Amino acid sequence: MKAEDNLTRPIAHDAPVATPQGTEFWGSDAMAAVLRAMDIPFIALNPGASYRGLHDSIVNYLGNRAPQMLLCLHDEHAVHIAQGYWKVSGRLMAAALHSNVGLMHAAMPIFNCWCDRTPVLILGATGPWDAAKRRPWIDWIHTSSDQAALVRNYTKWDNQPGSVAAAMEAMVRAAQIAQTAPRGPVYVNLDTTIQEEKIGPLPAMPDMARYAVPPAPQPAPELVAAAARLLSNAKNPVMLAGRCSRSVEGWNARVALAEKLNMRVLTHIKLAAAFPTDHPLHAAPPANRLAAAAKKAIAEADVILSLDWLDLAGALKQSYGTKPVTAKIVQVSCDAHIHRGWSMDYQGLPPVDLYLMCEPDAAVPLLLEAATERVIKAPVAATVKSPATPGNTVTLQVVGHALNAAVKDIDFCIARLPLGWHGSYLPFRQPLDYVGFDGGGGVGAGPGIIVGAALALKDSGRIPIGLLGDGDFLMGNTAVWTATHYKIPCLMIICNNRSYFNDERHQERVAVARGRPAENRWIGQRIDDPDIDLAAMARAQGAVAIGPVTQVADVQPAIEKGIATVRAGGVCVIDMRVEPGYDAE
Ligand SMILES: Cc1ncc(C[n+]2csc(CCOP(=O)(O)OP(=O)(O)O)c2C)c(N)n1
Ligand SMILES: [Mg+2]
Repeated sequence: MKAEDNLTRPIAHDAPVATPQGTEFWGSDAMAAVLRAMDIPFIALNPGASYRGLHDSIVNYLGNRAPQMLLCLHDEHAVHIAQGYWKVSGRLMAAALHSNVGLMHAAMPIFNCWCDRTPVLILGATGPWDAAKRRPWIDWIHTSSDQAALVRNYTKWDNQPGSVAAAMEAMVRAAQIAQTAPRGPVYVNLDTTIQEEKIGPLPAMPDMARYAVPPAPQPAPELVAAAARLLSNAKNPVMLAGRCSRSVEGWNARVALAEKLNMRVLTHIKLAAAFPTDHPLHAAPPANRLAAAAKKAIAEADVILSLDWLDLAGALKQSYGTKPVTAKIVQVSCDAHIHRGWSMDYQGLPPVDLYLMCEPDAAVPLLLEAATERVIKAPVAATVKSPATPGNTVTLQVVGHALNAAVKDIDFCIARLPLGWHGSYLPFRQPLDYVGFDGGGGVGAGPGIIVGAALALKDSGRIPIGLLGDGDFLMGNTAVWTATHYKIPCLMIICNNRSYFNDERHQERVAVARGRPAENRWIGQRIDDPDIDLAAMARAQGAVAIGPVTQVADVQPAIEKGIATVRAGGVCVIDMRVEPGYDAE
């Protein structure tokens, strides 16, 4: 949806009474006008006096359209909603955070966006920076010098502009930087005095065509030719389809390249769908750890084409062990442009023989053109053993298979998966079938990301579905209210094992390693006694709630009812009681 569409066709919203469009303007009116000029459709927020000027401008100057406010019950949700929205639509959204405290609350989702290479325009506020203008107490505690330092290590750019004109430029620059690959969140901190100062006529808006994101850099032709030669002459090439775009053309080009070169392909469960996982060339279902078949495919390869794989050095290490890496490596990635010192979220340093420093979408069509057909047959993908047949208890696998059956004939988008998921449960066949993880491993991201993805899918016919842990839901569950309030249909399936089960497994490992009783692993981990009525938490926020679902026979009907609810425009949350346990690979 474009911001202009939002002017004429707003989603359910809090409509302001018409305000007379006067001839007087304030600093924040210019800032709000820039948001509209930049085509920002929504601004998710939790309110705060530090940006009451901007808040007023969005409501009373813009009429709460383009951008439209999305009220969130936690600052975290504001950023996660913007993250989920970009993951689906590729469109920049804004989030507004109140002074230092809102920013502190949102530090984790900003880190998630950073690791996920997701652009979000984060507007913060502070001040009055001029201490003589501060109200007693509150303005003093909520003003920090160098506020952006809280998030500087995991944002691409930040600024605290000193005038209205500088604020306008900062917002435009921030949006441009955020959306230029490698992408990431940006932070613009607006002083209350500047927001609330009366200005003369509204300044001229920037001509956004002149501040557009630059075209993606193309790889050097000689590197493309060399890579194509290497791949075409390989005995057993493997493609690692990592961080790729949602574009259908990009998807088709990857499939065509794999087929032309007869090369096996791996995808990553932490990243959005990049290749059909039920294609005969797809070597192993993606799972939280590299499957044995995936490691084997990598170890057997003589040429590896990494399309911005999330952890190339780690994948090589897991596959080769201590042996030297003998495969030739073609790396297609511009990610190193933002590798910095504070966080090594970019993982180990991989050996690379040909380095195409660009995005996969720029390189793949050129490689496809330059490659010659490889006639040698790729080894047939190992038949995936379906994890053990389900018994009469509800497991993640039972949920996976029921979901697979329930979405067989519909377009869906999986906006979240629980930690124990196995890629064999549900094939991804289109770019939007799966949008990947949160990036930074911050629990509590699930509900917000699902709502953001659902916002981008509203009226598209594609059903947004998120499967999430109970721990994840409990931390982020009040994002459900934003979905119900703004009528953003989505289905959340809580895979409720009543535990921080991932960490129970850690306690078990430590106990076993130390020869101590592993049966104590549940202590300080299990979310039980009292048992939490998650359906009631969803119902309390206006969602249709199903469950607890405890019987295998009820799983698929519950999911089908959930999908029907979403089709009818509702928000549905299912409390699916799953047995603790993960499929190994
Ligand atoms: C903000 C945050 N706190 C704690 C953790 C540590 N942690 C990782 S996984 C996990 C358990 C999540 O529980 P749940 O969502 O129920 O999934 P389960 O482990 O039960 O499959 C925890 C606590 C984290 N990653 N992020
Ligand atoms: Mg759990």
